[in-house]
Amino acid sequence: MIDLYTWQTPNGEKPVIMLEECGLPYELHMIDISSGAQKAPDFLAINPNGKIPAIVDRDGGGEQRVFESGAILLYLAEKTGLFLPASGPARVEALGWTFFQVGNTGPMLGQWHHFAMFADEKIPYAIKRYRDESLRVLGVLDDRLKDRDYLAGEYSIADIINFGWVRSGVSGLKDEGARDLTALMGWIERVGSRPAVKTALKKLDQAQRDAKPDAA
Ligand SMILES: N[C@@H](CCC(=O)N[C@@H](CS)C(=O)NCC(=O)O)C(=O)O
Repeated sequence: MIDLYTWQTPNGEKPVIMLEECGLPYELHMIDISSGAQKAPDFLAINPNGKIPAIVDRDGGGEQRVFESGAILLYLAEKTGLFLPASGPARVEALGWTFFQVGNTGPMLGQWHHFAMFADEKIPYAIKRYRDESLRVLGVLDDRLKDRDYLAGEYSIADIINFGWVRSGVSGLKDEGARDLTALMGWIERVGSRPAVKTALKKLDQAQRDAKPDAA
């Protein structure tokens, strides 16, 4: 059984989708990041960086902790042999688009979100910088998807890891140019209509409501 520690955010969705896609049994543990539960000692023992998501794989009597969403998806892909080619150019391409998310999609959209929506002090330079960079990153993905259904050919961890931030970014930036990214819109629709993705998002939403009924 795999214990998954998460919350309803674009990063928190990724392992839920992957576990559903792989058909692996797991238990959801909600870590309320709005109340600081991610900095509690018991969670820091699982992720020293104090951020969701993280997993502990107890299969086979062991206790393997994995933190960082990219590492979690890679670990689960290697555990199951699913959603990442075992070798060759297709694997290299899938890893490229996976790490593109780790270094670009997540950080840029995350910072845009922070400065534009959450920061008490509105800093025009920071908002513009991260908005422009977010739109540029979304444009790179849109170009890539103009002549293919999925980022690395076959549906893979590259699609799973990019999905949450792209969906949230395209929605937040729709009036600032993201509406024109039609290949990306089609991909969001394609990935979002997969049964495992729908199930994952539904389960996470229910778990979030159960954990924080007042915010629902
Ligand atoms: N690079 C990390 C990012 C994780 C991350 O930023 N998680 C956020 C939620 S989306 C979090 O836990 N924030 C709470 C905090 O920073 O204290 C990953 O991909 O796992």
